Amino acid sequence: MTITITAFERSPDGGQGLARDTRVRWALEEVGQPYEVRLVSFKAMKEPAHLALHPFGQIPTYEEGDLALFETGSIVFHIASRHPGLLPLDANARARAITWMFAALSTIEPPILELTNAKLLESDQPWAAERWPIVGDRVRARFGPLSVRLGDREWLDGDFSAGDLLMVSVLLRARRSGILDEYANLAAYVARGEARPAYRRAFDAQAAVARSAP
Ligand code: GTB
Repeated sequence: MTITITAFERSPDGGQGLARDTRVRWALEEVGQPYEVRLVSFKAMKEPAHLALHPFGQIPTYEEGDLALFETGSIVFHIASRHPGLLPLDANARARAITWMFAALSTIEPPILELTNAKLLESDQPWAAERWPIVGDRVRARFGPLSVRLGDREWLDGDFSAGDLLMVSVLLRARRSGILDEYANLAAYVARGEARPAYRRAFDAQAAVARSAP
């Protein structure tokens, strides 16, 4: 059955791979599933046809036969559940990998989003410069314990899993701030994720969209 995902017609990051379709592309590449991409404009995202797929008018979405999903975490979990390669077979190891998926999205990503918003959306506010160190420290408060837990492991818990896929994707969003590089093992972990052939294919595919954008 054909899998179709949606992505920005013109990503605001110009192809740096930070939009969330990259996470879904990466998961599909890891499990070797072919997929098609429907590019959507910001206008089309808020129109009824897309809102029927995504109630909040965002990307990515995922369609496969009569199944339509939104929310990147749910999409990656669906892919990892249906195809071998992203979740361990052992029930306890699988539960721990899923825990890391949640940790990436609900514990690590929120302060990174706060930092991104402070830098990108609030930089013209008179209080912006005072706020940056505060939100930066909130990111560090999560990166410190994550760095300790990762230690010198290659991946968070055994083999590479969907937990690592989401964690690396989330951490990537902090690189521009410089904070990721304060934690050498986290920076090396992200680099290992980026070096995976499946990530490279996903990255290149989304970058090609940016290059050919009208
Ligand atoms: N919780 C949802 C999920 O995980 O799928 C969040 C989806 C989401 O935020 N989608 C964004 C979107 O559609 C694109 S990924 N935004 C348009 C809108 O809301 O109208 C977030 C994103 C956007 C841009 C960059 N960038 O330019 O660097 C990075 C990430």
